[in-house]
Amino acid sequence: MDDKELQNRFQAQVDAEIKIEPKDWMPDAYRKTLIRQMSQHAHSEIVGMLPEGNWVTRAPTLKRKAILLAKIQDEGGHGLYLYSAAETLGISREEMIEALHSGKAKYSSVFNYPTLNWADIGAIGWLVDGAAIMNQVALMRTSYGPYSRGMVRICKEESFHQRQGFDILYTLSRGSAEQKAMAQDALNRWWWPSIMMFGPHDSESTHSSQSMKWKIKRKSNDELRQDFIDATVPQAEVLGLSLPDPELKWNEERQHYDFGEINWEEFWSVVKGNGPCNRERLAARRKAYDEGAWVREAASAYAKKKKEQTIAG
Ligand code: FAQ
Repeated sequence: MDDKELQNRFQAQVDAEIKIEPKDWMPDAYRKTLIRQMSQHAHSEIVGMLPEGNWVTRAPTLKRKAILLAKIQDEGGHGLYLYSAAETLGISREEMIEALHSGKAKYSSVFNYPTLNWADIGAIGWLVDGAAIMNQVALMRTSYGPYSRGMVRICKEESFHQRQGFDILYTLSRGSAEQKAMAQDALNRWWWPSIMMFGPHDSESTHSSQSMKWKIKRKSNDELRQDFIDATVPQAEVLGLSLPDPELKWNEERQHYDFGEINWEEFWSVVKGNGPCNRERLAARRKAYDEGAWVREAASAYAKKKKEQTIAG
C-alpha cells in the first residue's frame, strides 16, 4: 500500500472507533502528537506531586496525612502508567525525562503555583483534580489503545482525589471564621489557574483541530472548560464559598455559565517558564532524579543478574 492508502485506512479505523494499537501503522505526526501529549501528561502527574508533597509533614491530623500520602502516591503511579504507555510509541523513558529536565517538554501550568496553607490541598483536590478528571474522562475514549486504557484506571483514582479535596474544604468552610477565610483564600488563588489548565481558546490552540480529527482529543479546550465550570459552580454553592469571578453568571439562553476572560498573559508567562514556582519545580525534579541514580543502577544490575541466572540455569 502506498502512503495515501495507509493514511486513508488509518483514518477509517479511527472514524470507526477501532483503537489504534502500538504495532499498527500510524502517521508519523500522529505518533509525535501522542508522544508530546502523553509525555507532558506524565510529567504533569510527577511534577504535580510537589505542591502537595509540601504539606505531608504539616497535615492537620493522622487521617488527613494518610489520605494525602495515598493521593500523592497515586499521582506517581499515574505518571508511571503514562510513561509506560508513551514508551509503546518508540520513545524511551530516559528521553522523555531528559526533555522535561531540559525545559523542552511542558507540564501543566497549574503546578507552578505555590501551596501556601492547608486549604490549598483542598483546593487542589477539588479544582485541579476536578479539572484533570473532566479532561481525562474524555480521554478514556481517545483513539490510542494504551492511552485510553490507562485513563480508565486513572479516572477511578482521580475521583477519590477530588472527593478528598472537597471534603477538606467542606470541613474548613463549616469551621471557625478563620478556617472559612482560609478556604476562601485558597479558592481565590486556585480558581483561575485551574481553568487555565484546559489550555488556550480553541481559536488559539495549535493542535486541537488535527487532534480532534484523529480522536486523540474528544472534546476541545473550550468545551471542557465550560463543562468544568458548569459542574463546579453548584459545588461552590454547597461549600458556601464564592468564586472569584464577578462575570460568572447563569445564561438561561445558552444553558451554561458565562464567565470572565482568563489572564492569558499570565498563562503564557507560566507556560514559558516564568511562573512563581517553575524554577523550583524543575530543580526539585532534577535533584530527585540525581539522588535516585543509585536505585536505578541497583534495579538494572539486579535485572541483569536475574537474566544471566535464567540463561545459565
Ligand atoms: N500548561 O494546541 P494546544 C493532573 C500548551 S494531570 C502548560 O491546545 P493540546 C493530575 C500545549 O502543550 C494535568 N502548557 O495543545 C494531577 C501546546 O504547547 P506544545 C495534565 C499548556 O496538547 C492533579 C500549546 O500550549 N493533564 O492534573 C497548557 O492540543 C493533581 C498549545 O496548546 C493533561 O496533560 C497548560 N495548561 O491541548 C496531578 C491531559 N495548555 O506542546 C497532581 C492531557 C496548553 O505544542 C495533582 N493533555 N499548553 O509545546 C491534554 O489534554 C492537552 O495536551 C491539553 C492541551 C488540553 C493540556
